[in-house]
Amino acid sequence: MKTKILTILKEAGGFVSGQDLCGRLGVSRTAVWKVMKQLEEEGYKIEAVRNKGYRLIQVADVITEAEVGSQMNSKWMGRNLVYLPVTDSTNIQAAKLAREGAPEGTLVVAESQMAGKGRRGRSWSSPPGSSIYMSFLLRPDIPPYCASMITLLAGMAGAKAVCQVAGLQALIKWPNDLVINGKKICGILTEMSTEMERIHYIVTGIGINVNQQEFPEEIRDKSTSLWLEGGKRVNRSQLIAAVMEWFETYFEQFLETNDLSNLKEEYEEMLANQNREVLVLDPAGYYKGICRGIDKDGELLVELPDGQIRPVLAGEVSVRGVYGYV
Ligand code: BT5
Repeated sequence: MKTKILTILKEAGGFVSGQDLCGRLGVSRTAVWKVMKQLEEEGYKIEAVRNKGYRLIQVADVITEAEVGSQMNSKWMGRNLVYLPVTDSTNIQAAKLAREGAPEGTLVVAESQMAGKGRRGRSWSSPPGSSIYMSFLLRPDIPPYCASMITLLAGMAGAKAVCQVAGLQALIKWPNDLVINGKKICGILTEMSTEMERIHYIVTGIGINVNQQEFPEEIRDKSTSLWLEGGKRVNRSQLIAAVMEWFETYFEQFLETNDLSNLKEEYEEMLANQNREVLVLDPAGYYKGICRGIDKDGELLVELPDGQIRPVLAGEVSVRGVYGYV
């Protein structure tokens, strides 16, 4: 009911009478009043005027189920939303929900994480109150080797959402980072549970530095936030909803072919490494080349000094700019 009330107040933009709210929700005036009180406690500013009703004056900077839900325009992604004030890792929680039978598109968001995960045992700095930690659940009928492409789709969705909501141009550092001015604002982690040729579920987690102003010493020189780059606060719940909408669009396009042939060109326009010299940190030996986009399976194409094009598989290697992080 809280989500519905918030949606109605936001859509109205002005006063909505108590009677109107009761009628549309099929609840009593007292029930409506109680929700208004709860919203005020969460930080919303709501004006209540006799004979006029309620008017939303200021939205709270929260990412609760009701707030994110009232912004969500996707068809199915993020429609089942679980909000956790604090958790170990949203990826861990989304995987748990997957094992319990949660529907595809389920989204877990948290205000902070105690054990935020990066790839290969690395950690993700997850302080409370300013950033986004979100993980969503998919159950696609695709071969396991296709799962790494989901990370690329999430990168595209993140970049689009950042542009739409914050007006900033984020580029993708293949395969799983978003960068602005050469610094990381977002990391993506895709994990899955499989059995031979079948995927049980995929969980993709996205961490976005939104209104964060300070970073731990060890990542300070290569991380940034939307606030630091754009100079203003960004609404987190609007950004979460936008990521879900864009991801849904890209994921549906991906499912038409089970590869990135529909999206390759658009992806390359967002690729920070495109046509730049990269250093491929292959465990079998480092080498340099020029990044020439991706193939339909999401492998990075690296042109070697002898002109030969070598596809690089995500998950096995890291790619760095020759003169810096990107
Ligand atoms: C990633 O790993 O970039 C994937 C991060 C995924 C985080 C999300 S948050 C929601 C969901 N729940 C989780 O538990 N995880 C996902 P990787 O490419 O391995 O990069 C990790 C490295 O990025 C660390 O070793 C640090 O150097 C750096 N790092 C850590 N926290 C950062 C932050 N907040 N901003 C920028 N860089 C960070």
